[in-house]
Amino acid sequence: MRSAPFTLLLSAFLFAVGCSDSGDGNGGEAGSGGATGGTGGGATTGASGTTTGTGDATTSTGTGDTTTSTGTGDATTSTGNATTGTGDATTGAGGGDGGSDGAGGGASARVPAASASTLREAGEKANPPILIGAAISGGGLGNNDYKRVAAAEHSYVTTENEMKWDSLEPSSGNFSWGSADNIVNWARQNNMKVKGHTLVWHNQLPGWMSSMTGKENVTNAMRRHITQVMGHFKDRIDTWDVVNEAVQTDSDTGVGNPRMRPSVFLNQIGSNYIDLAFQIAREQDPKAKLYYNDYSIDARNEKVEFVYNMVKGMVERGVPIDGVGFQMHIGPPNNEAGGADVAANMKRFTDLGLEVLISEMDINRCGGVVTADEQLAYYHDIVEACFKLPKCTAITFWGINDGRSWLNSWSGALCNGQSSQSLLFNDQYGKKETYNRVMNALLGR
Ligand code: 9MR
Repeated sequence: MRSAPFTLLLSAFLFAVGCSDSGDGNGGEAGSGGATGGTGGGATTGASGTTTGTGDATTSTGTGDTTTSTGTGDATTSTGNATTGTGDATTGAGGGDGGSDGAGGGASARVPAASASTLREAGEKANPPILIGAAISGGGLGNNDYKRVAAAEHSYVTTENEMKWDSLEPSSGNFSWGSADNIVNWARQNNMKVKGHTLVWHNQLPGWMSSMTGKENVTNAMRRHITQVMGHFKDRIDTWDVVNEAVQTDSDTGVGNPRMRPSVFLNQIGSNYIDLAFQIAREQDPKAKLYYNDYSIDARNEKVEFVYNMVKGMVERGVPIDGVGFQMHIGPPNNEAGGADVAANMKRFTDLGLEVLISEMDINRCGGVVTADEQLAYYHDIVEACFKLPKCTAITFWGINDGRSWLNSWSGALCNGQSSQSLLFNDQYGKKETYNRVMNALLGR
């Protein structure tokens, strides 16, 4: 287990207030601007990495954590990021370890393909199969190499910015589908499945929405947005991030005073806006997979404890949630997480009967917080953790090539315009060693 220089990470992170979300930072597409704001900044106090301070409401993306206490929790987790066979023999048929529904069925461990020449093929030939995804941007699709690699290596697409509220409903009740439709149509031409990202989020909200007052007004606007967006894509998209990043801590690493994140939804509707959003989504599509998605919840820390209890409450109340997306942004400004801890953490969510997925993976090298060797080990071990869990249904990387990574220009990421070296392909679209480590994990090696 690597212990990153957390104090370095945090102290750098102090300067992260006011990060701007200017698209993907490589001159690619315009990004979708939207409501920006600082990242959960906040001054640190002291040694053990406690933070105090502001954690702003508006933007964000978080940061790293360091906490990695293993295990405990739910007893039986043998987790193993071990390299041997069988992994976690829990979910088995008749096993009664909660939830045999959904993807992964009752298999006790995923069986890897004997060989594969692309990540996509490795995912498709595994038993049960696993989706291998990437965040795709409209700007990226203007580049032929980007398109070629994206389609050859991936079977799953998340639109990086084009399905966010400010992009789809820039003015009240007026929907703009073009840029999202382009990506969805391209994905379908390449036999790729699409996840809708994201219906309800505090960030990249247009001003008319973020400044709205009154419980009834905000409820109606949220209902209309979910209904219209899901309705538009109904025959093409059946997995959705319904609510994104509804929890915050003082540090974006997932440490310090976990709580519901202020937003127009929380402030005007109250904390049951989350239940309501899932219920509306379920009414719109009885068969869709509905996910909660968040960052720095990848291993054990205060934030994921809060999220676990929140999601557990939803399951107990019968709220129609199908799964949890672990964004898996590793390194500044987000948390670090070792494979064994990720495995144990995911396992307890699947024990609630939920699917889990890695929804936005990248590993940032900026600032020297994560070394080259650590990055390679993280890529292998974290992918392996998900792969071994049959109810971990997808692994999505947050981009294709390093030069287009959001991290390069995100102030809390310590890159200052330099390459974050965070992904699987270099700027000539060549495979990096990170790619090889991911492939090994998908092939059970
Ligand atoms: O990659 C996205 C970047 O281009 C945007 O500027 C940014 C704005 O908030 O959003 C990025 O994507 C985020 C995703 O939608 C939610 N989780 C965190 C991702 C990285 O910030």
